[in-house]
Amino acid sequence: MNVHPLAPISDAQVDAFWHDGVACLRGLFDADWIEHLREAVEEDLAHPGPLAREYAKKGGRFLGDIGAWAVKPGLRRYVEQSPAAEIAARLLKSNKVNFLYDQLFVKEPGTAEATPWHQDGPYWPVQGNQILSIWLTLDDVTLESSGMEYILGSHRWGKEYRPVSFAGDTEMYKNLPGEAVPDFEAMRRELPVVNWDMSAGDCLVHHCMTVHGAPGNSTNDRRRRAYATRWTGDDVVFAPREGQAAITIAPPTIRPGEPLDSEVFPRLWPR
Ligand SMILES: O=C(O)CCC(=O)C(=O)O
Repeated sequence: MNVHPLAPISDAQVDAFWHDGVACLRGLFDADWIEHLREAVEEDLAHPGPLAREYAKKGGRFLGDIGAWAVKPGLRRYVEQSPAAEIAARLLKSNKVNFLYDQLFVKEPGTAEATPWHQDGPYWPVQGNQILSIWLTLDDVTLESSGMEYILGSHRWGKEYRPVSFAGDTEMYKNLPGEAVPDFEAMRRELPVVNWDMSAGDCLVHHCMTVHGAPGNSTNDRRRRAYATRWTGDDVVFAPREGQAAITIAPPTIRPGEPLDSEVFPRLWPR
């Protein structure tokens, strides 16, 4: 399995990430990583971790498993040994990166539930600008099978939207600050919404304040398995807020205002 990205990440791709808030990077992981993660995902689907949630109410399956890397050796191997940490450091223009947490998103065929429009940052107990996710797809994906959609440049709007529950629980985050997420679905024609047809092994890298969502998986035969890992850079400190949901199985051991370096949020770059 490759340790470094299979292709160099150009300055233009780094600039596009910072300008648009998202970049689609293709062919950085070899086929062995994809096969390795597919096996780890099947294991997780059969035995989800302690913070896993099921979001589908009307058929299909939409599993979100949070922080499972800490208890699943197959996921941990990807976190610690794949090119992901190096990709994050390059995109974040950061000397070091810490691993924040992981989230597995499996949306099986025939799952009507959309992923609601949201920003990631307001869910997380961190403050800083060098924060991104690497959403790696383990299946070929199109909009029809729940490809991700992004609003270009929305990370630069200076807006912070209150988290929304993927399960539709309107009470869950009501005490967190931020504006209610506008009805972007109704406004989408006026907004620079983008998505990409992707092949298994391609990844989307998005900034933590970029607004994104996804439709349901309306196909009847195409799985949509994605593994998102969240990474932070030099300028990030711990900043928990009352009312946020846990992102790690073990509680953080650091105090507000401190850098993340700790067993719960390991520094994984430089290696
Ligand atoms: O895969 C999905 O449906 C949601 C992904 C997402 O929102 C994220 O990775 O931040």
